[in-house]
Amino acid sequence: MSLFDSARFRTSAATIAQLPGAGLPEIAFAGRSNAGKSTTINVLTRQGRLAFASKTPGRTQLINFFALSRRLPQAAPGGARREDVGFLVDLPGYGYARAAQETRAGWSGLIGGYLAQRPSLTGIVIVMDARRPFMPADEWLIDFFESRAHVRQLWLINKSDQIKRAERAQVLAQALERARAVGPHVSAQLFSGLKKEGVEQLQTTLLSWIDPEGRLDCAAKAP
Ligand SMILES: Nc1nc2c(ncn2[C@@H]2O[C@H](COP(=O)(O)OP(=O)(O)OP(=O)(O)O)[C@@H](O)[C@H]2O)c(=O)[nH]1
Ligand SMILES: [Mg+2]
Repeated sequence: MSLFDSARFRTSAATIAQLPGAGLPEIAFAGRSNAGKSTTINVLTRQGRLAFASKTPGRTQLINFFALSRRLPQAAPGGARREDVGFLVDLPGYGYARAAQETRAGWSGLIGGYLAQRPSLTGIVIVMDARRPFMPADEWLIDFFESRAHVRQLWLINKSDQIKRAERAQVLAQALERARAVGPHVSAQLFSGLKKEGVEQLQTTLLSWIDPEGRLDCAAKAP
């Protein structure tokens, strides 16, 4: 049982004005449409259908918040047995070519607005397809956060099942070298939501973002 198993859908936002109040740490999943953001959240949380994943690019059109919670040692006044400790945030994909121009502009405003303004954004997972990582829109995001070192970055090279072993090693080595050059707030790893590879590494990284002192994971466990 990990903290991520506790994830529960909390709310959706279609506009910046609809975003819930900021507070607890948030980890956002960003990336091109169809890169596998929603699937990654489902695998991470071991809940097959928590986030909407689909073959149709552009499936996620809202910003979806999933609350992570821990079990309280004793019920709080009012009877609550759990308390929220952070959020996973599933973002709509960028670069979804089939969306109407107007809708696309709205999405980039929504995604861009969220990423630029959210004070509680602790880290972003940039989900990329291993067959075509570091596309221009990914580069834009990486550049955007380069000077914002308080926001951690994980470059998740997803769908690693789709490339050969030698290529995997090469793509990872290049990404790691680049990440090191950007700074200690950036890391990279291979991942396959389909084969469930790289899940533990992902959990470890994200837990260290939300809970650098290592207090929460045990607390999330059922007694
Ligand atoms: N082969 C392979 N396919 C994957 C993997 N992860 C996701 N997919 C597939 O990729 C497609 C898109 O997955 P989603 O998780 O919906 O992608 P998304 O990034 O959330 O897409 P949008 O919400 O449209 O931005 C689905 O058909 C998934 O089954 C993976 O690791 N390997
Ligand atoms: Mg999605």
